[in-house]
Amino acid sequence: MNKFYITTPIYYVNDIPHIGHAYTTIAADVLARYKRLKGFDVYYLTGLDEHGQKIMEAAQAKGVEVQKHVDEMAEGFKKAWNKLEIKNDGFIRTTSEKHKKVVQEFFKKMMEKGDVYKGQYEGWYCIPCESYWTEIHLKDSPKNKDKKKYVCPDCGRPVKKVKEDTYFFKLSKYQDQLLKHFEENPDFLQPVSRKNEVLSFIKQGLKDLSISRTSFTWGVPIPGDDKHVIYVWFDALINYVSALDAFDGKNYKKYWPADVHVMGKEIIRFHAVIWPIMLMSVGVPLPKKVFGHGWWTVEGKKMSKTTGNVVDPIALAEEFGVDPVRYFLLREVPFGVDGDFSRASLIARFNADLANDLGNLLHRTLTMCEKYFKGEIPNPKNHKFDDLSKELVALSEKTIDEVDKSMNALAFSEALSKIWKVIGVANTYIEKEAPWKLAKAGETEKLEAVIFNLLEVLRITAILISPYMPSTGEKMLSELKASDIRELSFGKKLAGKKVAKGQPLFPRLEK
Ligand code: ME8
Repeated sequence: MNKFYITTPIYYVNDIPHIGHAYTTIAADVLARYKRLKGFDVYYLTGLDEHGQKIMEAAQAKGVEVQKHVDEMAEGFKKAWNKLEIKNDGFIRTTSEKHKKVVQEFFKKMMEKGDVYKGQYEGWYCIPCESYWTEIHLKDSPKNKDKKKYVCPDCGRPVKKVKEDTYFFKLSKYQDQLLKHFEENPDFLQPVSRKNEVLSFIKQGLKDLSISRTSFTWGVPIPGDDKHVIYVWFDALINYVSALDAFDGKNYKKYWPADVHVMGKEIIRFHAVIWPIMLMSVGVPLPKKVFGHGWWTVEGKKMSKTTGNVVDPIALAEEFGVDPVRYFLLREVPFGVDGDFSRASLIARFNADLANDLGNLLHRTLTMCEKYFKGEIPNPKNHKFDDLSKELVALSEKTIDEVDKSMNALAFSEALSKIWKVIGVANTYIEKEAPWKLAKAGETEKLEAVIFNLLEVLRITAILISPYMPSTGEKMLSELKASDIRELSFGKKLAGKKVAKGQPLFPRLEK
């Protein structure tokens, strides 16, 4: 059986999850569910980044002991993912013993390889991003023009000067090997638009990286030198193998290397430069793909606590339903491109795509099946009796393959628009075939074919949308009496079963 290992970033527990975290977690869940549907043995990992200065300071600001703080936050994240119907196989926390053990083992292996040396770091540090910056980076950053006080080139917040004893990791040693990897694996970093930026960063020359801190203790101690805790990004990246019980656990052997690490574009550098080099150092295969998606703003503005525009995915799911939120996030913008969230666009998509296109197709079809055949699914002699029917069947069949291509390319919005094309054509098919006229004229064979085709389109649609909208997919299949008929091919006869029409899937929102 083919395996598929997919991961999200592990999120910082300084705050509760917002729509941005939900976006990545839902996207990875959609792909994981789709791959399971296609028969893959999937491992879907998500989790939490619980060490480092930022988390320690967040707990201190609340006046709570750090471990207590991270434990509480972890419960919050788990609840949120549960509510959003995330079906992850693993949930890794960096404060777990299992993780800490692997981090130390990883560190030892790099030491043994001769890739770690002791020194002193003097430079700048951004606590919100937990990242080091050199004077040159800061000077060259457009964010720092005309400013007396340096700010982080990534997040724009003030950086701090640090000077401390540290262990360095020989990133520079692997620069050429990494460039070669990029050359030999053109699909390693996606979308391609992000590749040039990373390549030019590497070609500017990689500097050895400080990988330990001594000014606080909230982290994994360096084996044999516990004045140092391991740099939080180093600690965090290792989650992708510690969760699988590296280096000789059953899951590690089965699932590593990752098929895709999914993340926001701002942390590609860590995943496409530092992480691969860490793996090269310990002699482990690299992940097959690193995908950096775009960023959401809210009503045109960057989401932030200070602006007060942080969108809570749970409140949103409670108001609109889980499936519409999952659908909207993945349909609204191509994965890889930045998007803007607004209630107005969510409501517009809800009404147009879900209530109108999908909801109506299901409702009308089931109503006609009840009216003309007492709900019994017909078994037509020739379901491709005219050009319109042939076209509808051909489009459905083609869409199954095309959706597969889009899903494999993480083109979620594209996959959905292909599915909606079929829904649109099916709605037009109803108008053109006018089953009410066929019924009146006593053209039973044609009527059977039309209703059968529509039901079959709906069955296939239900399966294809189920990774995005799990409850809707299940509800549709159950109304079609097809819960156990999951073949993705047109023509599976549901004949003789009795459909069970339910309430409309998505009643229109009047807002
Ligand atoms: O960076 N739009 O954690 P983090 C889209 N702990 N996605 C967004 C987003 C937005 N506005 N805001 C956040 C970290 N995200 C590290 C990762 S991995 C070894 C360590 C999503 O809590 C997106 O996936 O800051 C982004 O990469 C991630 O949350 C950052 O989460």
